[in-house]
Amino acid sequence: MMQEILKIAIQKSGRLYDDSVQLLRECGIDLRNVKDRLRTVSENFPIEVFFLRDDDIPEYVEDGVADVGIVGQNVLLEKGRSIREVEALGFGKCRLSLAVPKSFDYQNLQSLQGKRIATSYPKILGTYLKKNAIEASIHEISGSVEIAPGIGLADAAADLVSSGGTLFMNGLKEVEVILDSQAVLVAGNTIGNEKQDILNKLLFRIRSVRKAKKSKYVLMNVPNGQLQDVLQLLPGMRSPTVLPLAETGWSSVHSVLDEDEFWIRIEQLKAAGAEGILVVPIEKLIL
Ligand code: PRT
Ligand code: ZN
Repeated sequence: MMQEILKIAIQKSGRLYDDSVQLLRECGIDLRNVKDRLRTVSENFPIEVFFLRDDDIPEYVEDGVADVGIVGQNVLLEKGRSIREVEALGFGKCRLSLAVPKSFDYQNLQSLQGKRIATSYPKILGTYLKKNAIEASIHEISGSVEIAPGIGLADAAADLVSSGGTLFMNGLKEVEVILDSQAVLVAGNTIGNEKQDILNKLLFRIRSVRKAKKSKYVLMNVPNGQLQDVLQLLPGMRSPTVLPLAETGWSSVHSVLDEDEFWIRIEQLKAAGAEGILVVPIEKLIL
């Protein structure tokens, strides 16, 4: 029997391309010849990668041409109908925001009542306006939304923002966040058992890689008298590892720290008597 292969659609070029390819590689998936290709098959994992425009990915997954895909939540919500988010991937972060010219006397959403809003996200914007009982006319344009207010095409714009630099350069101010977005793995609603098995393996790897990125391995020397104070500060996987040092009265303590609380913990560890703290990146974390 022919082995099943999971078909994944990722962006051909653009903001999500590098991180998507890197994520697959960090999952141990061998991808050669990715430059200027439409598709490529991995040599060591049953996966075939399709390189597409991000806007087209939801449709390809819906139609079953691809089984899964990587797109921004903004694209999923705007274009995806019968597909679902399987896993948030932590990159491609941005927000879909409403922006108005700096001179616009914006009080709250009511200020947009009866106004014209330019956007490439008519569906998401429409839902948002409806939910907030704002009647405004939506002008769909496919690009350079941020120039629409300046040239008199609209009174406001709803566009993706990351640093805010583009809005600023176009004389706009961000007034409401409609959606916080990041890249996600999407899948069709029906996926065969064998493909689901491959997807589960891929998900397991993705989660291990992402967990590892959020964690650091730390080693430190602690005088035995202070060991209890130090151990109290450490979560570890089961419990921290404690090894005797050659020098009597001292121990070496190993543990895993979460990135979110990393610096606070390090400060507490130092204060509790830990010395020579060594921090090492973790490549994979299998729980
Ligand atoms: O060719 P293709 O259709 O595949 O690509 P594209 O041009 O449609 O998309 P691309 O590569 O620009 O973005 C792909 C995805 O990246 C988006 O769908 C979002 O999910 C995500 N993303 C993250 C962003 C941004 N950050 C972002 N800043 N997408 C677009 N922008 C734009 C923003 O609209 C603004 O015009 O970048 C500009 C700069 O933003 P500032 O605020 O940093 O100045
Ligand atoms: Zn696009």
